[in-house]
Amino acid sequence: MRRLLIVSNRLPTTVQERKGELHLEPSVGGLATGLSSWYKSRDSIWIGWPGITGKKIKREKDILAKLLSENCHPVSITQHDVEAYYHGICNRTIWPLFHHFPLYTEYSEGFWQAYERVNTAFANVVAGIAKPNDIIWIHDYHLMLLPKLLRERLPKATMGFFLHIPFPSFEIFRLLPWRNQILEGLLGADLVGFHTYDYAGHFLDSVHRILGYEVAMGQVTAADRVVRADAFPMGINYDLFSNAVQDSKTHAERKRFHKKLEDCRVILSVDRLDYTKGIPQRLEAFSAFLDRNSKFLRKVILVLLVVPSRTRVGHYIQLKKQLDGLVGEINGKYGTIGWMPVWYLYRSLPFHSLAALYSLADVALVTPLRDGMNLVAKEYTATKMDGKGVLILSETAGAAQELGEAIIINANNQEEIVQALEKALEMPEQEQIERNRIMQKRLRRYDVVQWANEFMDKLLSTKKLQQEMEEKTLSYEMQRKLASDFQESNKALLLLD
Ligand code: ADQ
Repeated sequence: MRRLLIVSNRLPTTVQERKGELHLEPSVGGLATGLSSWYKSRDSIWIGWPGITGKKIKREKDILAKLLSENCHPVSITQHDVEAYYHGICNRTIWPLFHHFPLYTEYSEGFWQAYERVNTAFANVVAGIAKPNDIIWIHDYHLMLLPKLLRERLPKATMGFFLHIPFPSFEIFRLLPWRNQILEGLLGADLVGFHTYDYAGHFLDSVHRILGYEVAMGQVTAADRVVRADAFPMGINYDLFSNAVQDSKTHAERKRFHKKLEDCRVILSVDRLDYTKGIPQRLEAFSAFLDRNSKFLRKVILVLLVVPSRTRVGHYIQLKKQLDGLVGEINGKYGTIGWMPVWYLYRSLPFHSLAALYSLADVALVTPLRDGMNLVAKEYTATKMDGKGVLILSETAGAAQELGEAIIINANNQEEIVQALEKALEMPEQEQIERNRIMQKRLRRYDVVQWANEFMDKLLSTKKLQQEMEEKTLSYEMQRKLASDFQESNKALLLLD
């Protein structure tokens, strides 16, 4: 099997600094959790930023040795570049724009220069490690220049790129001052993958309209190569979530929660704190639901689990304040002694606590305004061993294209969310089971390993196609030689295939 180099902004293991000491901890998030067992089962190396600056990690030789023993190769980023690259262009420019929030988008030449510098730093590390037969798989919006930078150094490399967030429509994407560089950067890969066909279509549209390359049937004919773009909806580690339900730790957690929840029905909301996730709109819809459904007062609880995220960016700080206010308002307005309609947890939860909440929740309310995929919707469905539970899912989450049996809503339509909650809480058990069984079958079949394997197969077939086309296409030198031979000959027989 060929060696695999996975390249992403963060390593699957993060270096945390606590009380002046460095510790290694598993990174959270779908990519790291989902792919960790798959990548360990192959001959692979993960290259990424370990979460602290290069100077500190070089000082701590043990930590560096431990990372390397886990096949994790760190990329050094200076403190200045962490600001302008990660907290700057990644979180304040690309993230909002690609999620269709142009008014939140900041354009700064300084950010852009840091993006170029950091992508070049990644290229230096990867090019230093890569061998001719390796497969390179680059992930996400932090590294969109990397495929081209690597192609310049490793022209023959087999290289794929996967974007975990939406690719916006042309009208939004064209707002970016560095749109050409981003597109050219991505086209350095052989295969560019997205969660949905819509995102792949948007990318191809922009490639055609901005760069003028010929695009047909998911294929771009760039200056001298063919590049493919396609949809690969990311799956989850299905067995991890479905098996967790039987685990004794999950049982214990569920018992603990049940005791506190008493006989209340549970609506669950789980996200990172992010304005794209539509959390205030969700709370307002829950409030409207309580207003209209007095029979559910003291009978239902919204468990609002919010993971702190990007806590230094202005829009996130404002959002946190807004959520605190809304939760207080709802609990103040409807709560009674002994019943709090919203349980608000602002923290990351250990895996078994999260699995316990998923498995006991009657309803999962997943209403992002825009989301590349949304793994929470899939994880919730995977834990429903008895088939009971209802998923309410926003149509602007990539996951909605696969989970059509959920109650699909428009996250900006409060009335629709209220009706969806009413429907979910009244849905007959048989219907819940039927809907969940269909979705579970799909999620089990197309899990994260299948997703990764399918991406790899397509990447290798793209490489093969390129080679076949190279053999069929005459090089410039060959064309010149043929033309001069033809002119010099008295008689010629042309056989054209
Ligand atoms: P995210 O925006 O982070 O991911 P999501 O896909 O929902 O969104 O993944 C969140 C992950 O964090 C899930 O695996 C979930 O289990 C975990 N999580 C959430 N709340 C938690 C909590 N309180 N405690 C512990 N863990 C928690 C980005 C894109 C998505 C895309 C993924 C994968 O924005 O659209 O689905 O990448 O491609």
